[in-house]
Amino acid sequence: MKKSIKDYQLPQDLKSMDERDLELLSYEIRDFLIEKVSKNGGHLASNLGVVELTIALHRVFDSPKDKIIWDVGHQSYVHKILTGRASCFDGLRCLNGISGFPKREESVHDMFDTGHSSNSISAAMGYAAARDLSGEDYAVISIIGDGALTGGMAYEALNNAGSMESKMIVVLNDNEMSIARNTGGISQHLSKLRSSQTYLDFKKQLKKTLKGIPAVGEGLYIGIEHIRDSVKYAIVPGAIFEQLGFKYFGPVDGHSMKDMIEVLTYSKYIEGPVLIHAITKKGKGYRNAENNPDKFHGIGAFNPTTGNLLAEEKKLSYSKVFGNKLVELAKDNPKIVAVSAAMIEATGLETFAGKYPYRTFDAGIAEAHAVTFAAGLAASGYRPVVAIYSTFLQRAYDQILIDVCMQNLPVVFAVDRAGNVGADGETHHGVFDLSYLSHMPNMTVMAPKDGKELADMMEYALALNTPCAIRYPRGEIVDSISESWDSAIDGTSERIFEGNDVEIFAVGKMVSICMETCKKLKDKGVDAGLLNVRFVKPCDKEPIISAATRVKYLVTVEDNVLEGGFSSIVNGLIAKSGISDVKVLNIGWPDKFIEQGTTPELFEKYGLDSEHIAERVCDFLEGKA
Ligand SMILES: Cc1ncc(C[n+]2csc(CCOP(=O)(O)OP(=O)(O)O)c2C)c(N)n1
Repeated sequence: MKKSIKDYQLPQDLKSMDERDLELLSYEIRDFLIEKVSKNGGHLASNLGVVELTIALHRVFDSPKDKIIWDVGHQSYVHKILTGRASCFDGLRCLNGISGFPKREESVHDMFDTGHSSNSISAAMGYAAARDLSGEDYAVISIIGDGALTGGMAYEALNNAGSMESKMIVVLNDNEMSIARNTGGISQHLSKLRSSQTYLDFKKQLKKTLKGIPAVGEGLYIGIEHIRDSVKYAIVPGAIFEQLGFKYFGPVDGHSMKDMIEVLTYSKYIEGPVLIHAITKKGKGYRNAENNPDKFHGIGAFNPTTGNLLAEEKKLSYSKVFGNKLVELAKDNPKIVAVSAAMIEATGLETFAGKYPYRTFDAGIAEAHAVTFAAGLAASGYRPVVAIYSTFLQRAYDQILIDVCMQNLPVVFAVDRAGNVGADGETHHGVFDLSYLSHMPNMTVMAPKDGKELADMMEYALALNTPCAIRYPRGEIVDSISESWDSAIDGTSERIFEGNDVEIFAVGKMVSICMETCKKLKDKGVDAGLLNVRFVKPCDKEPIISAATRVKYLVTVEDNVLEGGFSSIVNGLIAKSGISDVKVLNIGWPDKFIEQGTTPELFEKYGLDSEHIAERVCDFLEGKA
């Protein structure tokens, strides 16, 4: 009877399976991935591309004794299947389910929590140094994609690893794709390496020389060293990894289980850092994903036969509104340029890039570089708009502060996916930006309550001649709340409701939620006022101070951590004002990393939906909160 994934003791059984069974397992894993990811969504194409590579890793190495570290970690599903978690896949990326990224608390096989790219070589080096210091003996392997290899940290680590000479293996999973087609000089270098025959020639020579040498041990080691050294420069002159102190093996067919097992086995016996260049195809084995690897990079629930999304977007997303408005503004202002960090489509810049290819710059997964690059453009008279997700912009904190704000340069930051983002979980929630941006001198920080306000804020931002950030949430826009109102963006907040019992100050997305809250409060006999904050920095102080003198209870509501967020600004303002008979309730994310789940689930769990906010306000008025 045919065995299924669940019948195996994995990863132990991999050691004794023959080549045919390993191949059959790879087919089964692909079917399993397609079926499971089609239900809850996830990173499908990247995982389909690493099936053989991951099986080979677990066949050759002994996890968790040997340490396998995934870069970004979005491609760790196969690793999870092979380390006893296949039965948990119905809860993939769900509240209380398994994560879509490695999590140390989830399994002893997950060595490092990841989600942000380009750090796996650094983490692996740390593991290798710890091993050497404590005189232990295990392998350390980092698996990094060619996309993640565009991130600066990866080069800092390669540079450092080459000189540290500690034994470690880097598997470069080269599928020529980041989320979209990869860009940059290193990508071109990899392309040259891909077309070389190094590894094949190496294998031919190896076979000839190994005749009569025992299967493992000193003899094999010397044999490999000798052959590798004799072929490397002849075939790939100047392979950058060699120059940095790595021993380069490649290119290897990452879908050939046999070749991957072979090269990983050899690499075990090499002293110092080794880099294996594996060539894979993103989406391998599933035609829909092979043909549209970017769509299937991170996808929602879909029909596995057609590949169509189950829930097509009905309304525009904030990212689309941003992209459309930028196209409109750029028509009359040739100085407007767009900067992205490997996320052109995801941040809504696709139309702009199609229309203005020479005014669009994709820096690669290199947020820090992208920001300073934009600072240079701004210093030269251009009006760069940098579109980056809130969570990834954290990588560029110092560049925003020193290279942009200190010089008061007019860079506009389109801070996408601000607030809670749902299923990607801890590493991806954009709940820190109000805290890390609003203490920067010269910076203006805005948050729109709906799509129209986002477009209006972009006009305002580009009219400013100073640094400016607009933070907006993931997903579809809410219906325009104040289409008919005079809602000019002019540095002030916006009155939504008047009220005498309590005044609520809501930031961005929380405005529409708090409108619901106010209705619920009215039903409970509470007369609540509501202000759309709009400007978190510089904050419009007058309505806050005036409310503090008018009503006894103030409430701040934001989709950001409370520490250092809008609440801190209001608390500071009230403390300084000397008004003592006012109480303030702060509602936002607590001082912890928020888990995965759908956004509505998490809003409910943490008391941020309209119902819970209304309850919390009532408790507050009754002196219970
Ligand atoms: C610092 C940071 N910026 C952006 C991202 C978003 N992101 C996730 S995966 C990815 C592309 C990774 O490409 P690659 O490493 O080649 O892996 P592949 O999916 O192609 O296997 C990007 C840009 C991220 N995770 N971290």
